[in-house]
Amino acid sequence: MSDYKLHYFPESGNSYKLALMLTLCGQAFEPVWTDFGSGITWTEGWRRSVNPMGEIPVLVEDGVSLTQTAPILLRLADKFGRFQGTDETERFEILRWLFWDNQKLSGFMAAYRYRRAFTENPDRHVLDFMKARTDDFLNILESSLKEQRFIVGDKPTVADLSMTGYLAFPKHESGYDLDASHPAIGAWLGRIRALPSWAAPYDILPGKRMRCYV
Ligand SMILES: N[C@@H](CCC(=O)N[C@@H](CS)C(=O)NCC(=O)O)C(=O)O
Repeated sequence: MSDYKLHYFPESGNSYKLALMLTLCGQAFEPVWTDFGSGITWTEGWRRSVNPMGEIPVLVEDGVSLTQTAPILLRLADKFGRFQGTDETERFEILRWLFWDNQKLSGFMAAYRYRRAFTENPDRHVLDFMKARTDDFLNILESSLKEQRFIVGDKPTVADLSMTGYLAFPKHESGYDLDASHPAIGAWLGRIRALPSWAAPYDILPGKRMRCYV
């Protein structure tokens, strides 16, 4: 049994990816709330003591700090024997979607939603650019999920958990009503929510929330 501490903030979909994986695997963790809105993760002190990459989340496993959700998800999958691929082909596909999610879907959705919902007077040009990119990525995911129940094989894997990271938050934050605009994604999110022990982001990422402007 490992001891886990998760440095997070409640609005962070990247934090939710790890909190959800741990919860689905029946693992408790100590939540370490971080004042992301104050800019603490940009400070030299925080970077020296918590994460030199300047990012949330950080998972501390038995005293060892781990960062980057994709390799952490793979490590947890391996450790708990859950949400893995069954063969080399599936393992390759999981990696392919994890890279795509980090660079494209979560990468843009996170920055778009954060500026749109949690900053005052966001730059319209920046928002429009990010929304156009996010639209394209959601359409790519929608096309893939029309053909299959989960993104790799017929069972959920860490690739699904990673990609749901930003899509499980309340719809007013991102402005996307996915059930209406992307029905295959909506149905897939329903299948993820039906997993035993599934929990919504703000139920497992507690603490003071940022001001929401939308
Ligand atoms: N690829 C990283 C992304 C982490 C990330 O971008 N986290 C956001 C908060 S959810 C952050 O710390 N952003 C600060 C920045 O981009 O400077 C991961 O999977 O852990």
